[in-house]
Amino acid sequence: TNQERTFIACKPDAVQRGLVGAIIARFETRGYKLVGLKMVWPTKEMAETHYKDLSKKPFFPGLVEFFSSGPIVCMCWEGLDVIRQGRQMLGETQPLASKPGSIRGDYSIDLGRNICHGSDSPEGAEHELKMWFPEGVNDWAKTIDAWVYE
Ligand code: DAT
Ligand code: MG
Repeated sequence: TNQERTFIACKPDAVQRGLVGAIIARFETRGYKLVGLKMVWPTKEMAETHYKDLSKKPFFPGLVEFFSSGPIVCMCWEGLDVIRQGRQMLGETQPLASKPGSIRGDYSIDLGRNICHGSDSPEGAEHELKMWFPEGVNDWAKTIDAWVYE
């Protein structure tokens, strides 16, 4: 069993467009466990830190501007292979390449407004969860798990 935790965020465009509930519902109905949830308005510094691996890219200033332009919804989801599954549920970075049925494939059109973020590796998830949930998350037992996992 590969029970793990990932950081998923609804970006400012998802909040503005009223897609927060729809994004949460994808993970919740799939069977994953929500262990962290809060709204945060990122500062430019937080946006720069979050995307620091991309700091050399030409689109970095615009990305930081966008990510700090309004509140985001930070989530920590827990479950089997949730880091990789979460990325699958998001779709591809580029909405054009995202299949219908994925979050980006159903709700977004443009690369710079692709509505959601998800950790892309165990190391990335650990790092991002430390950054966005320094207070920690909630360790609760989901009583229906016997109907979700064999
Ligand atoms: P992802 O969000 O799928 O993990 P990423 O980490 O490579 O993708 O990039 C972070 C975000 O930066 C991405 O969601 C949208 C934006 N972005 C990526 N590549 C871009 C590009 N070539 N032009 C403009 N924005 C880009
Ligand atoms: Mg990324």
